[in-house]
Amino acid sequence: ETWPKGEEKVWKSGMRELDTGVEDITKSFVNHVQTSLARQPYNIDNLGGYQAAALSVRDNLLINWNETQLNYTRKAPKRAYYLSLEFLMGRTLDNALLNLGLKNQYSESVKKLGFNMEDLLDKERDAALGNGGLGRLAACYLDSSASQELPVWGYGLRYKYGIFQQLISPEGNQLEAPDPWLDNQNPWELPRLDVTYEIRFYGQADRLPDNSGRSQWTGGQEVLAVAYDVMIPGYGTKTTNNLRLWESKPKRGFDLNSFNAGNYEGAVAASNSADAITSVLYPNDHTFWTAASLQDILRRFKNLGKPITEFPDYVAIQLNDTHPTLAIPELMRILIDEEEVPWDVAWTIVTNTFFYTNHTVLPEALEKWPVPLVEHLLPRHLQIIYDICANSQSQQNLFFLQAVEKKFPHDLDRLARMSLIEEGTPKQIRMAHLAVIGSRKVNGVAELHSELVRTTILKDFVEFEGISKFGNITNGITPRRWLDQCNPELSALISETLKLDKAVWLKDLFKLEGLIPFAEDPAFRKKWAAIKQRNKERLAHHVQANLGLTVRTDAMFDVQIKRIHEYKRQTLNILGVIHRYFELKKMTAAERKKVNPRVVFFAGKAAPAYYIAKLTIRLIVNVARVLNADPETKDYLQVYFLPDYSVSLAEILIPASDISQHISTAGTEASGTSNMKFCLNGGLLLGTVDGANIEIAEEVGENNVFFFGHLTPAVEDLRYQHIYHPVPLEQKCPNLAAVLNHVSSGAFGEPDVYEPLLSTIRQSDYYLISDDFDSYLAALKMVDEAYLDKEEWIKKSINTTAKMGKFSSDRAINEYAESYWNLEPCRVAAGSTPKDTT
Ligand code: GL4
Repeated sequence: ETWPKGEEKVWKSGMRELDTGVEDITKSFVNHVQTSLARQPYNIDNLGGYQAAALSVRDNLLINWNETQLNYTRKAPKRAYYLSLEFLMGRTLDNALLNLGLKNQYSESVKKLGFNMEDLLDKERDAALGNGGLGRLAACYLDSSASQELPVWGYGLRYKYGIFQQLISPEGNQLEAPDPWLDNQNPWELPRLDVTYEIRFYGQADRLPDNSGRSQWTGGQEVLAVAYDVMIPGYGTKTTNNLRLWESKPKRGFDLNSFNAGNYEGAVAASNSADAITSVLYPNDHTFWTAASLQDILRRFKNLGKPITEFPDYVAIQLNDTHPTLAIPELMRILIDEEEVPWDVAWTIVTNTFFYTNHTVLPEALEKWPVPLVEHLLPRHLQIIYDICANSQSQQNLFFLQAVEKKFPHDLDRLARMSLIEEGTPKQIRMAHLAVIGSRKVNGVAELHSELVRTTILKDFVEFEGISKFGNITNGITPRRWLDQCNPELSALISETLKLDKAVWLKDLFKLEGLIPFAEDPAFRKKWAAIKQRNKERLAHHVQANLGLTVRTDAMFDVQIKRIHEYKRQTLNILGVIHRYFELKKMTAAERKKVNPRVVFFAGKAAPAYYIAKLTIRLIVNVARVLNADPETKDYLQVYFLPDYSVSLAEILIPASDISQHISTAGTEASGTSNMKFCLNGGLLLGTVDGANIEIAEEVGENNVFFFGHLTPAVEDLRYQHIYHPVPLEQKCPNLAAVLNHVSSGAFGEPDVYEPLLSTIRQSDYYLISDDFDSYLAALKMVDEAYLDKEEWIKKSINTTAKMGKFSSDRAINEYAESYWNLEPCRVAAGSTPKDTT
């Protein structure tokens, strides 16, 4: 079919430019009220106001998005694709305005129309398509890719429900309610009902008799993948990248109920992520969107008209943990069965295309899929996985196990350890092993973590493939959201002090070092401290408005916010609080007056099936209830559990913190990223020698952080001792024994309720609470002492922010682009107007 061409200048005369002036913005806003929303002007609430503003901003984004995509099509650069089961985007409007540079114009415009921008921003629901750090990292990387003008697309799943909403019952139990985030229409996505793929499940795979390694996969059922595009604007650039999310639609006769695609709780909460330990697996979703993404990527590559062997010159695919690993056998299937590429050539293409990031060494979080299930759901993929293990069709390469056998003859243990298939009933596929051998590079997310990956879970693979394949890229965070947006006053003070436009230092975060001399300037310190104080008041106001509780703002704000998990040790924190409480109770009123008042904030969700984590929440809530009501102590120690932790809540909590806690058992937290966010906002760090805490301390100096606890190499020995040479707790750590006895005796509600939690500590104590408790208390004491010298504390705060340059996600994404993907920026010329519109 030939498309109508028309006259170029007529087309051009109809094309919209960005609305950058207040008048144009107002016009566009009112037009959307009138037409898109079909509402009466003068008569619209804040929600409608938010929607009109969002639709108007979306128009602007689309203009840039179109230009960016057209530019990519024209220039045909190598592209990278970030495949992730989670994208924890949070809110979009404020970020889009910042990145477009239109914040002031929009504020002025909506003000003239009778609205307050803050109220409109507050109407947006979080897009919470993820659990925690891993999903938020993906969102930061998209922001940085666009800001660095890198041709990167994200691919994921369009869940109908975000992560559950957390409610807290009167007894202190976590209850889960669905998060129907799409109930109001979502202005940030663009349905692409014409971009669809058919994804096959079940059926049978028959090998062709020609010994080519090819198969024919027939029968079963097909489900339809429909694309929804989300615009990702870069900061201070026209580049607006794409996040493509897939929705599943039944084809006739397909039983979507039994398939459960797009069921977030099924797919993510029940997946083997470090945040959500459970062993129930639903690989359908994983397959569904990875297959759709790959077909989409391949189609785009084919438009270039290049030979298939050049695929890795034009495409890099990053696997965000093992969840999208099925992309490896899927690309093999397409190449071998559909493109008729010989096995060895296909394998060379695959292993030059994929990159795998590992995000945890916790054994329970390493994905394994039962062979019978994969055999039923994806018979052809299972064949390919077996062929990767040991393939008789290959002409050139020895396939995986044969090659291992050749390098390490007669080492059967090693073969069993390394195999893609774990023996047992049922047999299981080790997804991490598949991801490793199918990728060009493998990385961990902080120096210590990457070293642990190399020396523990992937040691055999390092010995087999050589160390150079196994690297590190320390995580990062976007300073746009995590400083400028969440802490606008601090951002303004930084710009004023550095005499730099924020557009400069937000893209070159090392510029913050220029703050160091100002730490010695009392007038600057005063301004710095005043901003922290106002952020504390903003948080207190939020707690008052939402929970009806009065938080005192003259206290030190001590914050621990993250998923609730035994390894993250919220229990250590709350037991420390209880210890502090009983110390206060022992004091005279006069002694108490000398104590540094402290408010301890907790927030975080527990996986719905994680009983011990839920008990931890219950303990925190009940400790809070007792302490906040105790007239003797409540002026010196308050505790709050803020329900329903989210990206938006983090944006209020983080700028308000004086100190934050990152206290995982050494060697368990791969990186952590909120540690970076707190420090960037001038909050000091109390933590263990773990994950990215270590690199933060390297940057800011050990005198500016509070470290405690055993180091990683000691952990295994200590666990061994717990089992084989147990020492009674009363003897080993009397402080902790006393605290546990208080809990057992009913100081915080019914005595029996907490026994299962307490016994994890009294018995095997896998996460070493008893080993680290005294050193934790000592660190808390050091924090108290340091806080007494306010001026010194503010200096530490300034110096901490000043040294956070390394932790910008711009740095991290550039490392991926340069060292792994071999990707270069692809600029859209400012003000350029595309010539053709096809
Ligand atoms: C995690 C790690 O637990 C966390 O330390 C890390 O910062 C994050 C991003 O790399 O990845 N791994 C999993 S699984 N969930 C996470 O949040």
